[in-house]
Amino acid sequence: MYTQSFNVPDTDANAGSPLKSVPHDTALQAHFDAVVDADGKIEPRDWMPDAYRKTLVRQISQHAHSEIVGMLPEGNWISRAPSLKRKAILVAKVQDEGGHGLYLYSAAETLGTSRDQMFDALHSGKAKYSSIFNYPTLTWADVGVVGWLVDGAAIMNQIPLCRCSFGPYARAMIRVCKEESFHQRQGFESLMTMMQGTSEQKAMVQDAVNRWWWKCLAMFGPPDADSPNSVQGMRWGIKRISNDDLRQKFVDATVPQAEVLGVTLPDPDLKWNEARGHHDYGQIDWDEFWAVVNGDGPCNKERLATRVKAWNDGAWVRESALAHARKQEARAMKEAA
Ligand code: FAQ
Repeated sequence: MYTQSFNVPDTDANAGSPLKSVPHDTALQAHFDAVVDADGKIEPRDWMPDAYRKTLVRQISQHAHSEIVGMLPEGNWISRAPSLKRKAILVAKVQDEGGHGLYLYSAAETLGTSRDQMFDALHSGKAKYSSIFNYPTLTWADVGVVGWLVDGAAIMNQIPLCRCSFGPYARAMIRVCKEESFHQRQGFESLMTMMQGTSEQKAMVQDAVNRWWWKCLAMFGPPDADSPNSVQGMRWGIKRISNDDLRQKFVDATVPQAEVLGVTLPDPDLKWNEARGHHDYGQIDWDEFWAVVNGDGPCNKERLATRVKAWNDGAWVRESALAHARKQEARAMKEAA
């Protein structure tokens, strides 16, 4: 299907093309290491170790899948938004998430994988996407909390990715972070409005915070000691800050925001630790996290089924676009002849 990598002609003129299997060469490896060590950027046509390419395809495609699956929990509130203003904001936000998925699929394509391969992996359940999107959005307050906490956690994780060593991913992240920042603020503002409303509205916000808080802490991934990809990811300049350090930053940034909002974060162990200069917090349920990652969350089956249906329902659009492109190409050839 549509993939930027197909635009790269496979000729000798493209000796550095990601589509070619480049023999291992110590000089190339040394050059790659030097660029990474100097905080430079690796671009798609540069030589890179196969494992670096594979890691990036894994992470960027999972990230892209998270964006498009992440459209679903909020998308189902578009028709039920409480006002025209909230509906317009939500439509724009969900559309942005779709756009983020597209930048990310394009960035992954520059590594030589095709969009069809990535979609196959998602639809067959082989590819991961963020655990957080396997939970339901039960009330309108959940939509605000997704903006405030889920987007808040996503930004915390994505800002360091703007400095990722792979150029296309880093550049995509700069725009994504700007848009996520709007998403986070609209969520906070929506909750602020509800917290100035009736006691039922306030209770609805607190209930949503209670249900999402721990799931958001798990979004940052397993503890550093149980994170198999971290050491190499950091060595390659893909990951800049560890899972636990990002989680801590998120907790520290969110506590004062919760105070302004007037909600309680549902953790009796959450308290400021003067000696560490950070907040201590309680135990995350990692068994639940792994169950969800492995397909056993409350909405995993529904989310995948929705994506597969959307793909199947869109087949005629893809076929028509290809038929149109073929006709145009044939016409251009005829005119040139
Ligand atoms: N869910 O060794 P690590 C968003 C997997 S975007 C599911 O620590 P790594 C926007 C991990 O893949 C949210 N799986 O892995 C939005 C690995 O398995 P693998 C998505 C998870 O890569 C907002 C295994 O566990 N953001 O929210 C999760 O070094 C609102 C071991 O983990 C990104 O994808 C998880 N939470 O670190 C949209 C950011 N955590 O692949 C709509 C880019 C870990 O070896 C509405 N990704 N795993 O089979 C990253 O920064 C990293 O990949 C981490 C994981 C930090 C997610």
